[in-house]
Amino acid sequence: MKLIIAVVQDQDSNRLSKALVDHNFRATKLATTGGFLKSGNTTFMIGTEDIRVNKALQVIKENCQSRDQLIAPVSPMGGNADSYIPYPVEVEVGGATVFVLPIEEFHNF
Ligand code: 2BA
Repeated sequence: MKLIIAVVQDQDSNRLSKALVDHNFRATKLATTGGFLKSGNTTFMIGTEDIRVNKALQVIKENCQSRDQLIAPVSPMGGNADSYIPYPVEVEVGGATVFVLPIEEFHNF
């Protein structure tokens, strides 16, 4: 068994949730925050049999799209000067950042 952890953009989260249910995957959604953009994203935890991992990855890929996002300059007065960015920066946020972990035990009491 494997645990798939997928960080996706909030805009894709409802579509991905529905697609996972349609393909009979069980998932838990967590509201998370990206360390770099410090804006909201959604993390899915999907436990599944090894044999279904590729199908789950395909469903994730098909339902999440990458987008360019602009980071506005952040005033150093507002907080930590270490994170001060003096000019707008455009970054491409991926459709999904995915980790696949082995599961030692699974219980559903
Ligand atoms: P954020 O950390 O908010 O990052 C958003 C996007 O900003 C990233 O997209 C990347 O294009 C850019 N970025 C991140 N860190 C950067 C840096 N130090 N310098 C320059 N650009 C940087 P993605 O790579 O597609 O990541 C999307 C989200 O997935 C991330 O949001 C974070 O929440 C998660 N993520 C990505 N890589 C991860 C990792 N190795 N471990 C844990 N979470 C990760």
